[in-house]
Order: sequence, then C-alpha cells, then structure tokens
Amino acid sequence: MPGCFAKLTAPPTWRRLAFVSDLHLGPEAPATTAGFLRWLAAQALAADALFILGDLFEAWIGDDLLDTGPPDAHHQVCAALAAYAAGGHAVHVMHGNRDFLLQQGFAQRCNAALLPDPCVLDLREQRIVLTHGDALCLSDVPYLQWRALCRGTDWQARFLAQPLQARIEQARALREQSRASQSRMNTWSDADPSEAARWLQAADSNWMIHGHTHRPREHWELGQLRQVLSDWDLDAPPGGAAHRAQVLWLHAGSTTLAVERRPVV
Ligand SMILES: [Mn+2]
Repeated sequence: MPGCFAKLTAPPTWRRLAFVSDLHLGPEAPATTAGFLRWLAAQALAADALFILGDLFEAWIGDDLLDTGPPDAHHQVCAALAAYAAGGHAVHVMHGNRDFLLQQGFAQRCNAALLPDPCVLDLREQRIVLTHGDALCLSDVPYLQWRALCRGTDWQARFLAQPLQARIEQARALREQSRASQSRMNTWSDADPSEAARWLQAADSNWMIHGHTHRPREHWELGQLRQVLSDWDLDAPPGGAAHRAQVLWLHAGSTTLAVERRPVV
C-alpha cells in the first residue's frame, strides 16, 4: 500500500484526455512503434493531455542511450513526443516495470513530465487514481521483491554506472529470466481487487485507471470503478486476439464526464 498519493490537478482547459499503457515500443516491435507514431500525429491531436501509464518502452537502460548509437525506435518515439508536446499537448509519463529507469534526461528530451506511481488526478469533481498496476499484483511475491530492489536508488546507481553495452546485456538477461518465471506460472498474475479497493479508500477515490495486466476491461465493484487499459501489440499476427492497440479517452465537459475506449487503427 502506497504511503501517499501525489496529486495532479487538471486545469479547466483540459477537455479531452487520452490514457495508454503497455505499448512496449522498441526496435523489436516495429509495427507497434509505427502505429504509435501514426496515432500521435493524427488521432492524438484531439487530446489536451496524454497520460502514458507505464511500459511505453519494452526496455529502458538509461537516458544516455538517447545520446549514443545510431537513432532507433527510442529516438523516434522521443522526437515524436517532443513534437507533440510542442504542439500544446501535455504529456505525462509513468514508470512501468519495463521502463522504470526513465529519468529527467528522457523527460526533458520529450517535453514530458514524469508522473509518480501512484498519483491522484483531480479532474473537475472527480479524483482518479492512476497507477501502472504492477504493485497491485500481490500474488507475484518474487516480482514484488525484485521491484523493491530495482526501484531503490542504490541498485539504480550501480546499474547506471555500468557501460552501455553491459547494461544492454544485463537487461536482456533480466527479460529472459522474467519470461522464464512467467512460463512457470499457470496464469499471469492479476491485480488484486481487495488491494485496489484499499488504495481507492486510502486515496478517497472510487475510480482507478491502470494497465500492466494486459487484461483490458471495466471492473465495477462496490461502487468503485477500476478501468484496466489495453496493451498494444500490432506486431502480433493480424486477425488474432493479441493484435490490438487501444486508447481510453475521457471527455470532460463543464458538468459531464464521458469515457470511451477507441481502437488505434
Ligand atoms: Mn507492465
């Protein structure tokens, strides 16, 4: 359970807000990355504020990768976000379990603000809890232990002090480990509904938006709404269930608030 909830107040000028998560962009997902760049240059222009609730990238090994090497998907996405933000759209990025090493160098490059996990968005009369969702998956004890370690300043300082190539190799090994442990489990761990309810109560809220579990749907429980965002995978075979990309839109009028899920085409 988080000790406190940072607060972000939506200015009255924000009328359309877009929420995405779990895009897992990178050189290994060219179709998804291209899809995001297309979306950002077209449909996303309707949003006053874009919230990326974790795992924008499949991996992030340090902001300095933007200053080295030949430009790749990471550079393209950052340049596109910077252009989007320069057009007057607010961009907020939360850490996921894949890209928790995004830091100020990235944020400055993209004209984005890093959003603490969790936080409460004050939108008109509503208080909406925003979180990536991995900290809600209480049944995955080994992951939570790893999370506590790698979110610490000591681990991060040691990791980032290594040369880029060593970090690339270590990150690859970590992803393989994580894939192996997932395949040992019968099902992917899911967000714990009781834990989510406790967070909402602590935040004095009845509305949560999160991602991470790749199980997009609306959960209505005891007067609380929990909206789980879709992952994006346009590199999956077209026509299959895994081939999807979706945005959650909030339309905020002066007295109304409408929610809509829209596929990215
Ligand atoms: Mn995740």
